[in-house]
Amino acid sequence: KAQAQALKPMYHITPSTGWMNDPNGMFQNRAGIYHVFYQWNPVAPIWGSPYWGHVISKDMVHWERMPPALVPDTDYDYDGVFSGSATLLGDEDGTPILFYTGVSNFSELQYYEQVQAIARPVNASDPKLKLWKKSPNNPLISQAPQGGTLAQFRDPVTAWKQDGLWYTVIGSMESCFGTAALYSSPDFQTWQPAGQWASQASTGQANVGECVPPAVSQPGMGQCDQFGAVCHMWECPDVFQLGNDTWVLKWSDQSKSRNPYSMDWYVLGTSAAFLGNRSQGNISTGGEDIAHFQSTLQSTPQSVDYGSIYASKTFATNDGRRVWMGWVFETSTGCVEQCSGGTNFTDSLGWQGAQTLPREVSLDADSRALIFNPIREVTELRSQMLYSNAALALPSNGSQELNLTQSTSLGRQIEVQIAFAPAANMSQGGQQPFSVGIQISTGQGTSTLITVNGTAAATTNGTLQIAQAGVYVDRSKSGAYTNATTQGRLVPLPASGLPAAEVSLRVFVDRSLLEVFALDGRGRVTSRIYPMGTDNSWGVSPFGTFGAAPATANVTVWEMGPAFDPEQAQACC
Ligand code: DQQ
Repeated sequence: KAQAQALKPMYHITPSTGWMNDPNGMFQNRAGIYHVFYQWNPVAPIWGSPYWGHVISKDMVHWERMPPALVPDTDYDYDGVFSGSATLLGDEDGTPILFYTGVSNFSELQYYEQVQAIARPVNASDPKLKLWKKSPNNPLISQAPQGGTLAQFRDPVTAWKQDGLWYTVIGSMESCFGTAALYSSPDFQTWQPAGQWASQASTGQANVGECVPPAVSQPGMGQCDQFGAVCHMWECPDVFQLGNDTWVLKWSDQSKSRNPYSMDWYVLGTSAAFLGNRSQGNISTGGEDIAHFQSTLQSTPQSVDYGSIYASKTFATNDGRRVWMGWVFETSTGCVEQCSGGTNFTDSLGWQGAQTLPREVSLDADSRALIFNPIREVTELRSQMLYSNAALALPSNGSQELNLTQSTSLGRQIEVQIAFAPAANMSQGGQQPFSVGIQISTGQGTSTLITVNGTAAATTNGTLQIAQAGVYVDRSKSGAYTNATTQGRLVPLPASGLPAAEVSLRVFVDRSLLEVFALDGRGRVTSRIYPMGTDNSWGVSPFGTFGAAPATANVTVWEMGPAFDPEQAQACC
């Protein structure tokens, strides 16, 4: 068990015990308190009959655990309180409404019957909003969209008001395609289908080839691929506006054919693309919407993160930021201790899952891509500086181990902020290959290689014009119980290239969880490593070259403090 604790992330949101998956219902209330809920199985470190776990914070980086907000205790959600979101009603006190999917009847139907329900605070003036009560009118939505099924109908997004009507989008599967189904309501009580917000077909991600009549038909799936939810369901959609006329649609798609890079996707569209002719209040449904959306769609689906996150979503803060969080799932292999019931290593840990650090979302208009960076409050987690050098000369081949100050976390909970620049003599003219990065050593000969590489040209004033760049996490030497695949891919850059004074890399190591941000958040990889070494010889070794020239590094390393108050971390609930 000591090993299990040594791997449990310390400055990320984790479950007190049991299994954690999707982040749910995040919001900041008028009093300024942040609320994060999450799918939680308190009974065992495996998915099942989820509750809504609940943590609160004043700064989004130090958290306090609350009692579970929603538990499976009604005739429409006794099989589980699935994912959903929060909507702050525009009324005087901004009452938060939790909008979630209740599931039931699994043993009778062999699939989860999925309906949408809401809950309100028991005491809206309690800033901690400890207790919640479900509406007596639940379920509010129990009619699947046209061509859809209650077997694949979940995860309502934060509702928004448009021309006097409330709108929400619900993850669905219509005629075998993953879709974001639009629903509308005059009063947040009675809801009706309002057409398709978007679908795999309209985003060009149709995996029609996978949608074949099932070898064995699965109840509730109609004539779709027997994997149904795996191949076609759009889980955990998210819809939000960014900037003056850019709407973002995000969805989670477990389809195997695409997940080498990511399973959380987004597309950007103008209000015209998404709102179509709805803005006149008349709801069009079906084909013409898809065509309209497709014709005005301004981007092809892109990855939210190239690593091991899923079911991510965003919320708006009172100071106008759009903040994103994602579920970081376990990816270990093998079984190191007597596995408690489960068949793999992570079952033996007694806990499962974490959330990423909150990330602020911004739009790069040039590359029509989203940029994600850790929120500025993350610096509040820094407990002591372990190393700093403004211009470390790196060897022209190999890496340079940093001489870190002794740390209480033994280097297992650190942040590395580093900016690489070519040494003075990077030759002019023409694209040159560059490769920079750090090696994280995790004891007993294990290590993980984090690299940003691509091509760049040196300009006359010594800056770079980066034509191509990718960010990669190589886990081939990360240890016996680590999935050894390399995660990462090319990073969206402006078509004319990215002018840059340096190549930035920011890495958060939290025991078994890595969050990597390259080129100021243009590339993200979230990864898991499972170093089993008991010796504590962890180390950070930067390396890098630009063409034939070595690199210099402006590097700082901090030790990071806990997300939960230590004695509270294992507290009840
Ligand atoms: N997990 C939840 C569902 C959602 C899925 C159930 C995504 O609501 O679709 O725990 O990970």
